Amino acid sequence: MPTHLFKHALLPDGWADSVRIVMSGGKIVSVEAGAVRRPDDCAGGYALSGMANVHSHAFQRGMAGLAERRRHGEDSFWSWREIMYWFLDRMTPEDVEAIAAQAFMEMLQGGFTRVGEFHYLHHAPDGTAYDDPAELSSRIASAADTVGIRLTLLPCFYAHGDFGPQPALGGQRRFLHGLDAYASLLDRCAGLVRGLDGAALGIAPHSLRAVTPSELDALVALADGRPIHIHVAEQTREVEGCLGWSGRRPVDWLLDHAPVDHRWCLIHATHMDASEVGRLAAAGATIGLCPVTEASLGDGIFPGTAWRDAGGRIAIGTDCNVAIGVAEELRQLEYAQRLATRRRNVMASGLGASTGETLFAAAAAGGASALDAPAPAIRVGSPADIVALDPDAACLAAGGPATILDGWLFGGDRSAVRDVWVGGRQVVAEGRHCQAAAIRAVYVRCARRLAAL
Ligand code: NGQ
Ligand code: ZN
Repeated sequence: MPTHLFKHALLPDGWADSVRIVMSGGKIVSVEAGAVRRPDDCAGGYALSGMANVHSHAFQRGMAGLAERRRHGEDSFWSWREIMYWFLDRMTPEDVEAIAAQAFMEMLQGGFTRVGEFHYLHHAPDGTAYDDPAELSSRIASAADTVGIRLTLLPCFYAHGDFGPQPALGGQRRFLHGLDAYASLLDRCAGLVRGLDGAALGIAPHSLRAVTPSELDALVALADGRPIHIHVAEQTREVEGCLGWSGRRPVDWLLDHAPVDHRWCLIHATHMDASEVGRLAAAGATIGLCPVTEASLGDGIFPGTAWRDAGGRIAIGTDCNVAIGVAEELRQLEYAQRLATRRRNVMASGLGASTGETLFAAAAAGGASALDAPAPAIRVGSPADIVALDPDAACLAAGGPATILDGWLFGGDRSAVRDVWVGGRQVVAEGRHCQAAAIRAVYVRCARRLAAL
């Protein structure tokens, strides 16, 4: 049984020195702090539990860099979405799998060990169902399996183009279902998830724009205790649309009409007033923040200080996957709050608290809960999902263990991640995924083919 002796490890009650961790049968079976080095120990860096990525659209990794040229007097989220629809219109099932494998590999290399794939690409480009209606969901499951990341599959229900409801747009053909077809997709997805170690299933009404109130009721009934993820209040245009349609703001509308509780993960929730913040936090929901995407798409800045003061739960997601990493997301989260408030250490939990440690712990706990995964911790009995930072990384050189997370999140990036284990199996070594060359080669071939179309 291999043993690893980590220079430091973040245990449930704080950083410990010289920690021997033994993994077996997918779990952590022994944790010994203050251990003396033995010849058979593998030397490890600074160990943390793996982070959950609560919100990904894996295929969007393939369009990184394709929407950064100004095409209108004012580009916006909505003009980005047109490019995204153009991009997804040509992808084959093989492309979906190749891009997802690349994105999932980069997630592991960036410190995530589980992904919540909010999967809405279901059909062929002309909108017809594949012979196997779960074809593309099974491509996602297969990419996760190949790469070795844990999956919470969130099959998305999408039926309409906007509040009202408005008819779906042409670019949305690949997403659409009726409730019966969705229920059978969900059954198939349950089967896919059963075949993957530690995988979970949730449901994902796309947004209040894409589902009607009665569809939302039906979806909530299908959830059967599983997590429910929904995009909400990301853009001001969406807030205005919801007000025009219902007289209520999106988060208020959801709280009035759906049984929102700790099972719910609201993606973005960028635009909330003070009363929505208080109500949503009291309901126990998690907000799935996607700070890099929210900056990239020009969404706005969520009311971080109010959410913090209300004791609200957070998680992080990489969403459009334009750049992938735990450090990148948590740093952007804090920096947006600093820019908005003209203060520093805004999200730190209290006097003397480290901003990095506060954010890391909050996002790890909130993310695992939102993805129906065990609480992350380096302790006996927990899944052996461990991320080790490189003790030689320049960003970690100053200070002792108490500054490791601040050094990584604010002074470093994904390159500080050295080794990653999922279920005790090492998937990243020396900063590279163990099958990096093969996964990248398939991805590059696919990206070039798509670019030439
Ligand atoms: C999505 N992405 O479904 O990929 C959305 C854009 C929409 C983000 N919201 C489409 N970041 O919301 O209509
Ligand atoms: Zn999204």
